Amino acid sequence: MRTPLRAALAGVVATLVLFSAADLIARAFGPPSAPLLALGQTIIPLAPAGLIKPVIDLLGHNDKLFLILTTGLGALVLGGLIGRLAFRRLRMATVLLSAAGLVPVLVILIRAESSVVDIIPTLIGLALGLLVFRLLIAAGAGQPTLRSGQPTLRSGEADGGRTESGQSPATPSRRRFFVITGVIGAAGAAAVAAGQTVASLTLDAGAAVAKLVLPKPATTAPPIPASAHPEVKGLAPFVTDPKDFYRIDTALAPPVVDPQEWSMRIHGMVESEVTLTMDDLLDLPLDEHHITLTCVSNPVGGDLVGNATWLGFPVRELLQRAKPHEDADMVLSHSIDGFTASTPIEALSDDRNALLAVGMNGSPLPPEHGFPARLVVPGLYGFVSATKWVTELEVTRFDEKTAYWTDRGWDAKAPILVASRIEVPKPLGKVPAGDITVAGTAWAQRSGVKRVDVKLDDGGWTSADLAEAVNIDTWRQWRADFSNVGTGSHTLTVRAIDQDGNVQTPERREAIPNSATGHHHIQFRVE
Ligand SMILES: Nc1nc2c(c(=O)[nH]1)N[C@H]1C(S)=C(S)[C@@H](COP(=O)(O)O)O[C@H]1N2
Ligand SMILES: [Mo]
Repeated sequence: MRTPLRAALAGVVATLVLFSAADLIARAFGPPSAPLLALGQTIIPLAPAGLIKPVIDLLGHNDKLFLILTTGLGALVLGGLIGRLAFRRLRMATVLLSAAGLVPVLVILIRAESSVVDIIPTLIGLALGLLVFRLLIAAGAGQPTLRSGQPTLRSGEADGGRTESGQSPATPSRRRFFVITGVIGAAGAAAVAAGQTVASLTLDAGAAVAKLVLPKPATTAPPIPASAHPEVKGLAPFVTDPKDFYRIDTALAPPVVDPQEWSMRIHGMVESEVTLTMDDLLDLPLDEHHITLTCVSNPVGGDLVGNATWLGFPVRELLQRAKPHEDADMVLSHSIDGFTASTPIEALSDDRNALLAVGMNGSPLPPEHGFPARLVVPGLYGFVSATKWVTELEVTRFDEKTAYWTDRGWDAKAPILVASRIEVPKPLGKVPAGDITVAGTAWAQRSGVKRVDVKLDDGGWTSADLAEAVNIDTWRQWRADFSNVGTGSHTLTVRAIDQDGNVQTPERREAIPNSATGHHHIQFRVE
């Protein structure tokens, strides 16, 4: 017989089938066609600013997973609620379930990254989900043919929800219902797992297929001298491996962009619009530069900072071709995924190496770092400059346009502040008694690091030994040695001073709207 619980369960299972089948099939079509990703991705920009910060604070790098899981859980709950309706109103439940299933279809249709064929997996998933729903309801509502000795056989539609608690808990129809539900549920879970595996495979394959052959740089970056990196175990390498390079963006899956279809348009307050294809870009003389990139949300001492050798073409020269109007003061860069960043036009026109980059450490950009092209602008936090998967440079004014994060309470302009962190010893690490080595990294893009001071416990500041500076836009590593440190618990504090004499402030403040400040300090034990 049909009970509210079974009806709800049928709704949940149908939803599971919809998403798992669609997710699995989506792997053949590419990430934009995966309904759960598309739904989660659509929710992100709608999230109120007041909610984003606590969620990120709480979950850090797991925020993407959290979003997917809550979206999925929300869908299952909705499926259950609609399913429950089928207890009395099967037709209405079916109609509502179809309507709810069409929501991800619509969402996929309106997303810029997807094309019409991308709705196919969800449509197939929806059809399968509805089929399973009707089967389960039918199984749950089927006539209990094998029951003997029952005076009435009224059930299903006719019993109108009367509870029949007097019946044995293992009537065949009930058993059949739970067996079917279990089998389908297990199949759904397996499909989700399979979908995820295939997902990662597809991304790798996508990157491989999209193999871009980079030209030799017209100007190569000077080699990194060994003296730029103190030989201290546990200290970050001077150049960050792309796989260890921090990743920050609002994309659940990196957009898949075909370089042959990629182009970037410079428009807005310009005399002549410029459109650049990948072939155009790769035909230009490309330069290599070592540049340290930093995220405004990096906590004091955090790892949302990385140093790479970028290959690209100066944005300055591209802007010159477009001839911006005199009164333009900002370039709003747009990504294929809808993200935007507002960069002061001077930062893209002056002699710094602001790049339209295609290469990172000698290879094409990895998908998660902006393949096939992104901006890299020395001296500005990533959220106002480093647009990945960039497709447009819109020349405009700060009083006319605002960027993605500016609309969510962050500053419109955000130069990187002088900062430093301790990497050795590790926080709460144990160090053998005697002479101890402290080491870390400091950065002050556009100015350069002049000095790093370290303090042990409540002692005075001691100047650290600075490794060789590579240029003013890369971080600078340092070490300091302390002799005869007694056993027990100790603290270390660090601060950096830039070439203009700006001292890293001890004042603690939160990251919003333009980066956290304060000195990094750690505790460690000498044993
Ligand atoms: N399209 C797009 N580009 C983006 C972002 C984004 O969310 N979407 N985040 C920006 C931010 S906040 C930072 S700090 C840098 C990080 O670049 P990375 O992920 O390569 O380290 O990318 C910037 N570019
Ligand atoms: Mo960022």
